[in-house]
Amino acid sequence: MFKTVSSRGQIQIKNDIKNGLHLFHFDFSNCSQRVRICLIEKGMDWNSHPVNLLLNEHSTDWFQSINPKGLVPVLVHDGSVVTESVEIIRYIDRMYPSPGLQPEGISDNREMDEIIALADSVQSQIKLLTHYFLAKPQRLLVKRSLKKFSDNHNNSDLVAFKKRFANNEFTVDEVRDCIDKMHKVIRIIDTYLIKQTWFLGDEFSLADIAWMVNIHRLDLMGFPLSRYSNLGLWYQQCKKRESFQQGLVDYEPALIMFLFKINKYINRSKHKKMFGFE
Ligand SMILES: N[C@@H](CCC(=O)N[C@@H](CS)C(=O)NCC(=O)O)C(=O)O
Repeated sequence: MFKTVSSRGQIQIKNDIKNGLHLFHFDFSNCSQRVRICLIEKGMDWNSHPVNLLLNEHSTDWFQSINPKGLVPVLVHDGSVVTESVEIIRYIDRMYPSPGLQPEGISDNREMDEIIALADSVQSQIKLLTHYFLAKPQRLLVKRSLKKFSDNHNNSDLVAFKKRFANNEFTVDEVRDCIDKMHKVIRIIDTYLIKQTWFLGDEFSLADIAWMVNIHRLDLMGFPLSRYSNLGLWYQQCKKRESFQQGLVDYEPALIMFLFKINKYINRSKHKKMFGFE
C-alpha cells in the first residue's frame, strides 16, 4: 500500500503499455473499483499498475504524461489511453463482448445509459462525502504535502479541492447538500429495482457495475441505505459476486476496514440528523 514506482520502473512501464491491456488504479478509488470489477466479470488478463494516491504518485510528471488529468483509473490498450471509469467499462465491453454486459434492445440500452449517467453524476458528491466522513485522519498529511502537490499537479480542480480539504473548509451546508442529492438520486435508482434482481431485469449489466462501488462507499460512511429496500436486496446480491470480492474487497486491508467500521458507528450516532435517519 505504501509502495511507489521507481524511475527505472516508470520508464519500463511507459514502454510496456504500448502492447496489451494495462490498468493504472488505486486500491480504494471507487472509480478504479468499477473498472477492476468489470475486468474480472469479463475474466480478462490485465497488467496492474497501482498508482499510490496517498503518496501523491499521480502528481508525478510520469503519471501525468499518461493521463494529463492526473486521475485514476486509466486503461491503456495497445498504447491507446482511455480515461473516465464509465467510458472505460463501456470500452471493455465493446472490445471484449463475451460475456456481454449490455442489453440487446435499444430501450434497455437507453435505460442502462440513464442509470450509468446517474452513477457518474454523483462522483463529486461521493468524493466530498468520502473526504468528510472517511478520510479526515488524512487531512494533516494532505496539508503537509500540499505545497509540493500544488506545484506538481496540473489539474487545478483537484488542487483546489485538496486545498479546501487540507484547510478544513467544507461547510456543513455543503455536506448536507451532497447528502440530499444522494438521497434524491438513490430514490430514483431504487425504483428501477422494484421486483427485479438487477437494474435491467434478470441480466447483470454495466449499470450494476457502475452503481455497486458507489453504494459500497456510502455504506462504509454509514449512509442510511436501509431506507431503500429494493436497493438493499440488490446490494446483497452484488456482494455475493466473485468480482465484488476480487475487484474490491480483496484490495481493502482488514485493519483499515476495522477502523472504518468503528468510524461508521461514530458517524451514524454523530451525524444522525445530517444523514437523514428517520
Ligand atoms: N470521472 C472520473 C473521476 C476520476 C477521479 O476523480 N479519480 C479519483 C479517484 S476515484 C482520483 O484520481 N483522485 C485523485 C485524488 O483524490 O488525489 C472517473 O470516473 O474516472
